[in-house]
Amino acid sequence: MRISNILVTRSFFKYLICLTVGLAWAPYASAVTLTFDEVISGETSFSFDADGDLQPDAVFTTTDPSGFNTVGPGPNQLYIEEPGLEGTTSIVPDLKVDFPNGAVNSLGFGFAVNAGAESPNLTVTFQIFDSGDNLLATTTDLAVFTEPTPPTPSGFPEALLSLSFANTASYATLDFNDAAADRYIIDNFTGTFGSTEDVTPRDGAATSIPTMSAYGFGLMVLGLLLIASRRLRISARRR
Ligand SMILES: [Ca+2]
Ligand SMILES: [Ca+2]
Ligand SMILES: [Ca+2]
Repeated sequence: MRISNILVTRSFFKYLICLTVGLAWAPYASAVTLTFDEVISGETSFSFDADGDLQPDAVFTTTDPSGFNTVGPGPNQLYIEEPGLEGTTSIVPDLKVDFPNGAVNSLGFGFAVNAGAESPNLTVTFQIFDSGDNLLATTTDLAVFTEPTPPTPSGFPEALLSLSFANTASYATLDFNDAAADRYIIDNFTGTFGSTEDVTPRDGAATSIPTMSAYGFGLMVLGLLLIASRRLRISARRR
């Protein structure tokens, strides 16, 4: 059987139509995660690419002239898998993260602090802002000892933070309380802020709905052309 004949078989067209409809209306990825694998020791600002398209998705900045470190509490943690983003707790805020593509829905990350005992002061305040510096959401979360391998406690107190918000975020700040811990580390920073994602909220709601991609549109056109080609061949044979 020639390739041209294979292309016009009924099963091929059924498969093509299903593939076209599925891909054309598939939603963009719903979230990306930064794992902080880059070596950035000493840097005071760094653009991270979370979805591998070489376009920056989140720019982390500190005013600490010593910059960031990438290692901290070691492997015995639930929410930190070194390398992470490590720094001082002595600044207000300690860390700013800008989203060049905007961010929607929610943001989250794991964090640990350098403390040998639990304390109500082992907190981070996470605040999310829009491009007009309006506060969209805020939370203060407490780090405690976890049990990555029970009954042995984690090396340092830690927690997993998640914060939902409406509209489009432009940046966020992290301020760790320095009363009981001098250093922090964060890891697995997750949200809808990647350059390959659709980060446009609909009707002011923090939701992501399916949108036709350029790839999907191209497949749909190709499918329609092949269907038209097949019908022309069939009608030509009947004459
Ligand atoms: Ca990591
Ligand atoms: Ca990217
Ligand atoms: Ca601080």
